Amino acid sequence: MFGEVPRKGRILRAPENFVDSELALDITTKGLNEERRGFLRKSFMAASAAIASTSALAQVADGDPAILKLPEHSTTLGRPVAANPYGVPSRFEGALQRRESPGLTRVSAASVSFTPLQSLFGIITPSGLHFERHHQGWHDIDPSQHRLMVNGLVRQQKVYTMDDLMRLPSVSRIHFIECGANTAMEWGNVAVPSVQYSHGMLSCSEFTGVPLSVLLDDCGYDKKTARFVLAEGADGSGMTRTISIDRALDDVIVAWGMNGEMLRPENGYPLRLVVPGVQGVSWVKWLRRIEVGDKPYAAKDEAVHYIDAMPDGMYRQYTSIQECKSVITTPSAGQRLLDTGFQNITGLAWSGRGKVKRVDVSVDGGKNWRTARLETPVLSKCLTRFNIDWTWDGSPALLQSRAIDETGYVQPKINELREVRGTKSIYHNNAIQSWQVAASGEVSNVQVY
Ligand SMILES: Nc1nc2c(c(=O)[nH]1)N[C@H]1C(S)=C(S)[C@@H](COP(=O)(O)O)O[C@H]1N2
Ligand SMILES: [Mo]
Repeated sequence: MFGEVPRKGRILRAPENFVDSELALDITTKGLNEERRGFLRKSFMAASAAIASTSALAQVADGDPAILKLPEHSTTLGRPVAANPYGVPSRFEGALQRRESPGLTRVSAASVSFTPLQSLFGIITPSGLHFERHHQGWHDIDPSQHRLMVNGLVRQQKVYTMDDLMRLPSVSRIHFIECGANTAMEWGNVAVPSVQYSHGMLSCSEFTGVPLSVLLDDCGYDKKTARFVLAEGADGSGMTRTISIDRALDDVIVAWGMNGEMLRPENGYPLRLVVPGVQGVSWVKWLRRIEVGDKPYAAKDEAVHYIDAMPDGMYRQYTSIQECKSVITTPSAGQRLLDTGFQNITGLAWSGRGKVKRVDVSVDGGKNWRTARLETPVLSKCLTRFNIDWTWDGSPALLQSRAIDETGYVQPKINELREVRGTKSIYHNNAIQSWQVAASGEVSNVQVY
């Protein structure tokens, strides 16, 4: 229990139940006396008058029982520590959910659930809200039975256990992952009602694992002939993707950690590939094999999915880098501005080619632009949070954000993108997003040219 306090001076030895009984007595029997209540009321009114002398806030606060009356939780003991051995969100946060778009795919095991970007802060996606995209459902794989094989053009083929991998030198890096099909439904016209569905195949986490270059060195890959690696997943879809050897040796991670804990089963537990800046499909989950080769493997799926249909009937393949893109997450479609006056416009920007250099925001559909504040840290191939002050006067407005990355690339307008890519494409829509604010305060998804 309470040991002696290891310092000089008077040492107080507390009786076994000293703290609990004292505290309980204090809050249950005394509560707030009239004098303290009066003090609270006065100081709260002074504070609210100072911040909002003209707004309705001061009048509402005066006499507000939520501040003047003691609720039950202020007069009773709370639940004990470790009542939730693994913590969960407040029961009042039940609306915060990954959501599936009904009817998007024939079976929900080969579908997608979207991250609720409109309700998140900063740049890290809570692990339980990381979007999911499976071609054939997810499994919770026993890590003691999981193996990773490295074969092909290597001096020595190897099969690693999770224990083998986790004792190698590891790195932790924060990166976004975006499905190449994010914003896909908006190529032709406005199709979805909120930023969760338009941009929610996007998440950002700290990933921990061993650099793929360490494994390739460990197996002695053939430096003269190796040009590609093929990554293969252990799920029923047997998903494979080809990655150039330059990229594989650059910043690709064979990861087991996500946001400080093991990967969640939905996101590839116990092992997945992290391919920074590249579309999600290359981030092979439940990773079981890396084969080093001298030519692309042209796996069937790679010739069909995540390629770009061009207006002339041809397709562009291996357009795998997620180009610079941004979106305002608040205010965004489906939300409503409750009042005129100050609004914080906030959103996310990212680039598969490096750091975000600047984000501009327009409230008049792109006629005038102001530069937003970027929150730190600004990291390479990572989400960057931006904010900008806005005073809404109650008239209709058109909100847009435009990101520029460190290569100088400027996020295009939807019509600029269509001029090059036509309207038959599904993948890689990184156009500027427009949200219309009506006089009622309702925000909706629109396309502006
Ligand atoms: N083995 C395997 N890996 C996979 C997939 C899959 O279905 N099976 N889906 C891919 C696709 S298309 C994307 S966008 C990302 C999604 O990762 P997430 O579910 O962790 O968000 O995983 C990729 N890796
Ligand atoms: Mo994807």
